[in-house]
Amino acid sequence: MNRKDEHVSLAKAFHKDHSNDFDAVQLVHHSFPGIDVDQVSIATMLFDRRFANPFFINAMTGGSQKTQVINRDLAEIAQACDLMMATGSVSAALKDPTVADSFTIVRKTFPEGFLLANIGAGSPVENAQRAVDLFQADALQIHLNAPQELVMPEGDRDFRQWLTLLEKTVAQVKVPVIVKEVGFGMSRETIQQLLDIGVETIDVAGSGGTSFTQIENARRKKRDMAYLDSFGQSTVISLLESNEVNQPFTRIASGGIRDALDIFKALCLGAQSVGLSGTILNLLLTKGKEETITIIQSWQAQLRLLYTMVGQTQTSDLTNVPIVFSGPVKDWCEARRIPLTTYSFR
Ligand code: FMN
Repeated sequence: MNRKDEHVSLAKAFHKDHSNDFDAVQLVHHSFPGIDVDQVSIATMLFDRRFANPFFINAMTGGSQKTQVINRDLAEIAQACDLMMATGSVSAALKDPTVADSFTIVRKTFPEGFLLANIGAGSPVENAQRAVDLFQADALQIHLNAPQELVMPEGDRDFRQWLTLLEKTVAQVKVPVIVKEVGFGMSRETIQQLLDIGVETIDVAGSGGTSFTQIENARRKKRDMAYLDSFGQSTVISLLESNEVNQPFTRIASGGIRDALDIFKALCLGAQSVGLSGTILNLLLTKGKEETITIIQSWQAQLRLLYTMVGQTQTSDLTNVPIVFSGPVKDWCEARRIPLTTYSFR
């Protein structure tokens, strides 16, 4: 089977509604919201531009006939729900133009959409602009996925050039760049390295949802690296790490987002926008396009209720919501000197 098709079927097979670190994030309830739901706007700012919704469809697929159908459906969902959308890595199309349609379909389907192209951190510098040009992408995602490459039988083994390549690429691309993980999360040290080379927008893409070590292990003959199935920092922990960096930058969160409440919690933790991959893919493949659209629209309505519940009328003010952490998240904060009371008494 084509690797991209295999990723989709394994992501679906492993997807389950399990507990993750978002369950260790508790909102402190105050009894007087003091606002009317009509005052609430769930819009957010990204790249100096206003987006009607604070969440989007994150990078997944392309590169085969089957994934072309999925990308078309995802683009239709993005259009119906007014969401930003990323494709999966376009490297396949840069090597083999016969699969380009599986990516360009997103622009054809959603011509006015804010669409993101995606490439890997090890890609040659010139591929970045080629990726953008493929479907006139409005921004470029560059993914970091070292654990995935290492567990992938045919994956990269030499990571010496990644940071240097990234620095050159970021300097050359003419559209905004998002550097993202793929479900392993980020430390404050990684984020600082990215800021030092000129990256301005970072998607921490933590664990808690799709696991690419689990997916790649299933593609190994002996499936002998299952011990890395839950490797990496969760999205909650990655956001907490990101808040310890003393330099402004745009935070995007993704990884393990299951519903409107997880989106809301990620926004309260400082994300300006929240990406969903596995949950939306699974909804599409199990319930179909129309029901997926209905569910996403219900999240949009629920978000307005959640903002009202905590008395906040706009996305950027959600960082005022007091939060208490329990279990392993609290342990991580203590070990990494993240001050818990900053969150519990704000
Ligand atoms: N991330 C990328 O940056 N590039 C990719 O090509 C890519 N392919 C993916 C394919 C599938 C089938 C899935 C489910 C995810 C893929 N991802 C890719 C990772 C997602 O963008 C995201 O970071 C990760 O799945 C964690 O989010 P989730 O828990 O919401 O799925």
